[in-house]
This record gives sequence, C-alpha cells and structure tokens, in this order.
Amino acid sequence: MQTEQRTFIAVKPDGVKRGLVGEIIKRFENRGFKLIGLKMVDVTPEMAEKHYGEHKGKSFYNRLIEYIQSGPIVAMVWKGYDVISGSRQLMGSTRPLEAQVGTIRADFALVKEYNVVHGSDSVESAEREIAIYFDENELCDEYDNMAEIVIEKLDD
Ligand code: IDP
Ligand code: MG
Repeated sequence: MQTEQRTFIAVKPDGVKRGLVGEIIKRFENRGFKLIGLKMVDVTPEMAEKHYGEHKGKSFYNRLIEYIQSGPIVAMVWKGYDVISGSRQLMGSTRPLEAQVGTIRADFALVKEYNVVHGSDSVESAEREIAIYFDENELCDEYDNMAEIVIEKLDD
C-alpha cells in the first residue's frame, strides 16, 4: 500500500556543533525524500519536555532534556514514501555501536547520549513533534521533487 508520510527530523546540538548538518541533509535528499520545513531552534525547557515526554521518569531523562538544550538544533520536516521507517533506517539504532555501518549514527557517533540525530518513530509522534517545532504555514510543500516522482510511479 502506498504510504506517503511526513516526519520530524532534527540534527541534535552535537551534530550541529560538529558540522554534520549538510552531511545529514544530504543523506535524506539522496534517498529521495522531500524537505518541506527547516529552521534552527534554541530548544526551550517547555519544548524539550514536550518532545521527550515519553521518557519522563527514566534515569536518563534529565540529561536528555539538558542535552537537547545544549546548543541549537536544526529542525526539519521531511515527506515521502514511508519516510518514517526510511528515516529510522538512515539514522540507525539509538546505540551507535549497534547501528549498521553506513547509517548516520554508526558513521558519526559512538554513544547513545550523543547520537547526532532525532527522528519520529510513528505517524502519531511525527505529527506531535512537528507541531512542537512548526506552524503549518511554515511548511513548504508546493514544489515538485523526487519524492513525488516515486509516488507517481507507484500509482501507475
Ligand atoms: P531514538 O532517538 O532512537 O528514537 P529513544 O529511545 O526515543 O531513541 O530515546 C531518545 C534519545 O534519548 C536517544 O536518541 C538518546 O539520545 C537518548 N537515550 C535513549 N536511551 C538512553 C539511555 O539508556 N541512556 C542515555 N540516553 C538515552
Ligand atoms: Mg524516539
């Protein structure tokens, strides 16, 4: 079944500080996904708590909330065929040493506390996370790109 989706992706503060923004964007573009939203954000405590609410109460929660506020993130919305699972595949496992070589986390990270990139894990979390960082009128979907060519081919 054709599943056109959108997802929230962020280059985390360690990824921004290490100059990995272009590299990460390139991998999503190369895959054929469509960039429809992009901005740098200094995450506020409120945004951090909303974003990572599912982890509240876990041992690493406070450190995670601090980490996501330790510098600007690059917040993005990507659209395309099965973009949620496709982007999780591009990112690799949460623990970089368990991630497949060739994924972002295996290629650019060593520890789960600094794993350079975030991506939504379901349609519901994608819509919830997009709404934390973007107004709908900030998203630019009105242009042709490879993602639509892929979907059109599926319709034949
Ligand atoms: P994900 O980013 O692969 O979706 P989640 O389980 O949603 O992984 O966790 C969110 C983030 O919290 C991870 O990317 C990682 O930076 C951090 N994290 C997850 N588990 C641990 C842990 O056990 N210790 C420390 N940090 C963790
Ligand atoms: Mg997650």
